[in-house]
Amino acid sequence: MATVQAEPYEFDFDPRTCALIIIDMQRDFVDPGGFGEALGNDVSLLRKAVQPTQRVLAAARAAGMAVIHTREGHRPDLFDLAPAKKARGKLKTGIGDPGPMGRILVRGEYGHDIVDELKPIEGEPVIDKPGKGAFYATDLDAVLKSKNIRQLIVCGVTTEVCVNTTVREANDRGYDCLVLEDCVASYFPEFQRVGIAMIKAQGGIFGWVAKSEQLLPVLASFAKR
Ligand code: C5J
Repeated sequence: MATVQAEPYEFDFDPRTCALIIIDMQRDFVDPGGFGEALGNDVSLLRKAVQPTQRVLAAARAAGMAVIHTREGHRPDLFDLAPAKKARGKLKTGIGDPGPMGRILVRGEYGHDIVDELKPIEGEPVIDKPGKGAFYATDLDAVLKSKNIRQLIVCGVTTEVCVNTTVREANDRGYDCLVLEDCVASYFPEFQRVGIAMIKAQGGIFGWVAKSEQLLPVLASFAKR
């Protein structure tokens, strides 16, 4: 067992039954020139999470932990895109339309894929999800159960949308979640602050929060074994 100093109290985990999950670190959200930026967002706020996540990813791999990646997006025929999701925002250029990096949030397009710095390697499942939560309409729960995973260390974007939704879904399914606050990010500083605060409030109502620097030495101790 390992212990990370976290909030609201220490997070105990076993790297054999704990997975790192990296949520939606896709070019369309994170990279300059993508969908996120086209919507008027400052993507540098999201990019801040890439380097710390890269360090955690390397450490998790070295510790032999399971690693799972997710991508938000849709089938090229858009049959899994709810009309309400398509209509939301009354965007001139929205999901499925040609965007700066290919069709926006469509599987197989350049912008839909994960940023180069966090590229999955062989053996790391990539969960393609049509919704905000990573459990909705996916086989994530089955993948975690097949690997005997009971706890999740969470990185990714955005804090208040897909990260929070996934953590809440995971919590209801009985998984413990540790969210790394420097490895998750939002386009809105206030949402970052509140998105983190909501997870650890009321004795950890949805989970735990720590910084990557608190986790890295713990993972390193497993890599040496
Ligand atoms: C994610 C979004 N990944 N903000 N999507 O958070 O629409």
